[in-house]
Amino acid sequence: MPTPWWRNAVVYQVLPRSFADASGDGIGDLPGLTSKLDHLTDLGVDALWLTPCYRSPWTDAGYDITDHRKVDPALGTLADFDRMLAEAHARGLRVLLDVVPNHTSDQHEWFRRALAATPGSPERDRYVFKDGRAPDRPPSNWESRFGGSAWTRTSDGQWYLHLFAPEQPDLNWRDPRVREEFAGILRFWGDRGVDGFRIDVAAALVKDLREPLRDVVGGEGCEGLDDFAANPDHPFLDRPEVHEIYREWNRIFHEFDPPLIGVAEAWVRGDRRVRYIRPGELQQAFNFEFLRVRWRAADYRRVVAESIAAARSVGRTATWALNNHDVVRQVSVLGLPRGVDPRVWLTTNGTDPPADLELGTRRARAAIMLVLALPGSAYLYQGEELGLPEVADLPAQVLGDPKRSGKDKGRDGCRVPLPWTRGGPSFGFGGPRPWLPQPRDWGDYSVEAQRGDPDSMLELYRSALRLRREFSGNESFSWDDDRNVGDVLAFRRGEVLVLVNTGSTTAPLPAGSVLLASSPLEDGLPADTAVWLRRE
Ligand code: TEU
Repeated sequence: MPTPWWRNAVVYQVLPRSFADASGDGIGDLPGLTSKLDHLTDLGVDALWLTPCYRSPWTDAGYDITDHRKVDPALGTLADFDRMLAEAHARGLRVLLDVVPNHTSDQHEWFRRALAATPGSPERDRYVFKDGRAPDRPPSNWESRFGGSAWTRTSDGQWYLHLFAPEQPDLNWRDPRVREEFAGILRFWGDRGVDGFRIDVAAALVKDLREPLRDVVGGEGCEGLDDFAANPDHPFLDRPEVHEIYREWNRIFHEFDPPLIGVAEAWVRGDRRVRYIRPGELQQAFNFEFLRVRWRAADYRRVVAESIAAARSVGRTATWALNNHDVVRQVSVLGLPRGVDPRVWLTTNGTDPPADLELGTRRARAAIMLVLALPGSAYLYQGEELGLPEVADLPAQVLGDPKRSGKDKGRDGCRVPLPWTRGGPSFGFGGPRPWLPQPRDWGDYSVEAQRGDPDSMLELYRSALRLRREFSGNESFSWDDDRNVGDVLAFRRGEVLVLVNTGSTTAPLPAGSVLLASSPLEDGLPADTAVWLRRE
């Protein structure tokens, strides 16, 4: 049987609002994406994952949906979507959509009807409405991932659950109408021709709603996603019943030929994560471990070993990511001193301490060569191929992310519209005023400025992706025990020997022809550098 396309794919995440703006209104759109698809084929990726483009009041970057079967008018129409899909397929690019089953927008027809209906009504049962412990006390201590209580009181005194913003009420997955609705949504987009789905907040759909509701021990909300020690039977995260949903979805995926795929966004640790990709369930699960470690060979070694072993234990491949639309961009993170929390750093507008972007870029170049040499799928986030740093100094008045508080500046800084050209209004993004302002030096990061410059981040990505095609089908991986010590990470992929030096001194470089190096090599492998060698 041929290897399914996704096992070792490179998937490029598109945030449509910030990718390219064809209408010129400052908001990226689907025609804009279509017009720039050649950038993705030129880069050499296999697929794109489109974050939500559905009808939405856009409180949480489109993760608050009012109609899962329509395109948001700011982004285009269904016809624009079909054109984008056809153009992507014509170029051999697969397309994954985001499906958001944990919650809807509070403007969704279902929620409006639920609010208008009485407590205990079937309308309310599609969501999670409960009486408080007292008139002014919520039903439990569950906290929203965006801060504060996960419960909001309605005008008749009942409370509704939202693990994210109050504008994102949680659905009740014990209600068969919710299951049917999502089965319909998957088939709707499957019939249009998409290749699969990224599943938002995949671990949290089923809640234990038996009364009285149980508090989370330690008072943690979603922040404690991987702290199951205090909550072995967590009331709303990673409950066993959630897997029945994915077994059903997998049956739906197999109504299509070739079958669709599902990628779980589940912020849970390895041994729990692999349960989502057991045979009969989903195909892949995001692996966020590289986002938790910071430039130390020993940590990367542990993450690589554990992730590969976990995926293999269920016959799947691992996934890898250095960036996404929820986290501070890696170029900035890797330029911060160890011990500085990037989110805390952001609250200083990136001034305390300043990020060393030269160092961060050098390390990010090495890091992507590590990622692209590993077996399994790599998920890239738009702009990382340009080496974009976090825009840490966005002024307060332009920030829109609901995940914001005195302690958290939010996620806007990694979502600034892309620069395509050296100059011009919005550096080729589209109209004169993008929805988030671009820094003045953005033109230096543009595709135009980097294309053809052998030292640029873009050309490094292109070269790495081209070379990767030669070995990506071969899933073999083995550590090079002699060299894989201290600050040097060393392993073999087929004929290729991969070395990454996270230390501060030059390491020995074995004989072999250099396929690619993240920085110029000296008489050895310099600090903060990766190399791919072919042994002679
Ligand atoms: O994120 C799920 C999630 O748990 C996030 O809160 C994540 O932990 C956090 O952003 C890390 O800083 C998904 C989407 O990726 C995110 O953009 C949405 O806001 C969220 O779901 C709600 O739909």
